[in-house]
Amino acid sequence: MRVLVLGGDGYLGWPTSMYLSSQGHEVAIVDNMIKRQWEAEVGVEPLIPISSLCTRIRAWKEVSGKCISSFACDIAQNSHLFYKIVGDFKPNAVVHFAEQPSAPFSMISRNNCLSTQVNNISGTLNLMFAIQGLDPSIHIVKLGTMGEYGTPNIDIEEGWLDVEHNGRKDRVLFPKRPPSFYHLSKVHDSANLEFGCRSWNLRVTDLNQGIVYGVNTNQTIQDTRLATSFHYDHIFGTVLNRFIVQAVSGIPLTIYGNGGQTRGMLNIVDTLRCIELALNNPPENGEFRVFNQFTETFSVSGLAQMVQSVGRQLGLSVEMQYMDNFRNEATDHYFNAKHTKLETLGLNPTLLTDEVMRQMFRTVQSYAQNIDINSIHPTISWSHKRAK
Ligand code: USQ
Repeated sequence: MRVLVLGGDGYLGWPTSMYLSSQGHEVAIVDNMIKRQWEAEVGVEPLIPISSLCTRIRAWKEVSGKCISSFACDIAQNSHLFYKIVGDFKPNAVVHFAEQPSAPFSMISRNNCLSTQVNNISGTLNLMFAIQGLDPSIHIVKLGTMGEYGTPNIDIEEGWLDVEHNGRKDRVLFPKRPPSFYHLSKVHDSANLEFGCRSWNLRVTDLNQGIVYGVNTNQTIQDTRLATSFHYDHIFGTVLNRFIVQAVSGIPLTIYGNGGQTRGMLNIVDTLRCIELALNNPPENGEFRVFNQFTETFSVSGLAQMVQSVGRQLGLSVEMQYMDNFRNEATDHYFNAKHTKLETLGLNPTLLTDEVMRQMFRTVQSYAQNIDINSIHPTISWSHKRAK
């Protein structure tokens, strides 16, 4: 299959590109390297120094004998170039990661909110227009987020909800109540994509992904130049990745609020497999298909306890710090989200065992000298009054 990976330089895009290439697919990456610019803007860096995309692609060729091609293009700003790339490469499918991925980043200021939503929504619209114009049978695999749903007081279905109201029945997109401007950008994307399926006969898989954790995949470990962009800072780092780095650096685990927030999570290696399953089993033309992409559910305080227990087994002194929550989110809430569709297609989940965590500890410990402890403490408030 010919697969175009948008955002192929990022934490998930790069490992996905290598994984699909290792499985015999012809892969091309589109990226404008803006994540590296955002990192510089907020003064943070990934734990493992990341080579340029050209170096990574060369290293992948040396290690695997396989070619990945790449195109520098801002899909949100340069629709003409993007149209040409899709027209020339003629993909069977496009995997779309090319979005600003951080909720705290989107909440820093008015500018950050706007740049997140303009970047994310325009990029997805440009993708939809390119595919509608060139070949609507190209399958769009879009990275959405479980955060689109928020934490409703009812069971979360996979994308759609059957409702009966005043004696009549219909099937509607599941109601959304997201917790940040970033998560909202994904809600808007989903609404646009569903409209594209209805009006232009596009075929789309929206992967409502939970929180991803992990440093390594079978491909990244083959050469240090193939490492992925693992963040632990308060802006781009996600909760479990942060806790492990905090445990290694002797910083008490930063639990926001009482830690009752409960989320769906998955290992980075399962992200790759889920994308492959979506690609190998495309929806019909005109179908907007939603998968809830996570494998297990944890509360934040439950995760902290697991990290503390494994850290202590490794001889580390791991403490916890319950702190004021700068986010506006429920901390005691119902959470029961369905996630059966990917497992029905063949996903065999990689669960969060002590051994999986020990491997993460070992990798983080080997790069411990790179940890910038000043980037860990959260400073972004959801209720700021600044207007920039
Ligand atoms: N949290 C802490 N301490 C920390 C970091 C986070 O208690 O040091 C809490 C947060 O308050 C939140 C939960 O952990 O309740 C998750 O926070 P997060 O920063 O790990 O994840 P989030 O902001 O929701 O976003 C991340 C990714 C995003 C993806 C999303 C999936 O950055 O790209 O879409 O996870 S989900 O959470 O299912 O929406």
